[in-house]
Amino acid sequence: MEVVTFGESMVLFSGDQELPLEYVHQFHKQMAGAESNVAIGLARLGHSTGWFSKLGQDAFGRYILQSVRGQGVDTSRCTYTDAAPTAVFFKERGRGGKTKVYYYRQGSAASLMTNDDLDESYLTQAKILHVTGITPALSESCFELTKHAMDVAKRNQVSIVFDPNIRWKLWDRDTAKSRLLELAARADYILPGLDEGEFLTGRPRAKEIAEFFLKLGSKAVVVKLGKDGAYYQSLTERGHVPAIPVQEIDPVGAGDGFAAGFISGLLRNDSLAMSVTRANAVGAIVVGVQGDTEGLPNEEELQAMLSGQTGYQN
Ligand code: KDG
Repeated sequence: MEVVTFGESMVLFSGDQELPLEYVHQFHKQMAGAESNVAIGLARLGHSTGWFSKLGQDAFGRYILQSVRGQGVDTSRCTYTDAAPTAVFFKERGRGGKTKVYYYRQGSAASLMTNDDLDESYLTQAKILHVTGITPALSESCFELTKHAMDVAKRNQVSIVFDPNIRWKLWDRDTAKSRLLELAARADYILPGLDEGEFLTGRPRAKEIAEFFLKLGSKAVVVKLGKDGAYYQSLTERGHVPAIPVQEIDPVGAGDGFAAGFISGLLRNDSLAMSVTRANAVGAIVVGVQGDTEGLPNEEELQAMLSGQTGYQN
């Protein structure tokens, strides 16, 4: 595998109308999870990617495994448990397109992951470990596993990409801040949103946020600026990539698309600027499509977006 990632994926039920959930009668069933979204994004761009998790010994666990595997991601290190169920969550599409999510994931199967879930030899043959700040928020043992995986990667020259991906519903602010900074200190590439960067560093501007993380030891930082594109900085270069204007249908999953595009650039040995440009374009394509993974492009679609062709419909 070129990339290994791990985390919780859930069955996602999206209301079929723009209404509060109590008034919605029908839901579409899909699956989603930040790390498997990235793995699927990378697979679609032609990269070999492994994702592991602990799933409930139930229909939803089987559905998630089949879905991720069906997208060409290696799931050979996933395990099942009958000690807890697979998590689900609901997406509410409020009036005016405002999206809210409701988790039913506390004590879930994935939250039971421990250091034993990491096959070290599987990780150490990879080029990149991708980690998000969601997994460490699931439980103490998941936080330990996240640190452990990063330490194993670091000892074995596997590059680490870290997306803080802060989920305020999963932990309190102080714990989130101290633990995410512990993890950030282990990462080579950090991809915070501007708000996340400000929360973690106490600095409001992208350049200052990047400098904070570079001092902490990372090689490069990419601050996602939403409608203003992305700012990147390493020890030797810095720059800004403007956003690609698209009609926003569903922003959830755009950050995962961004990470997949960025990692694919690293794997192709593209420059930092080009990797961020790819990231930005994948993120733009994803926001134009309903669902977290449905819009993830293949290389041809990505190239069409990058070259400004209108052949890509969203
Ligand atoms: O990044 C998109 C994710 O938010 C979504 O797929 C679900 O993993 C998820 C989470 O924890 O919110």
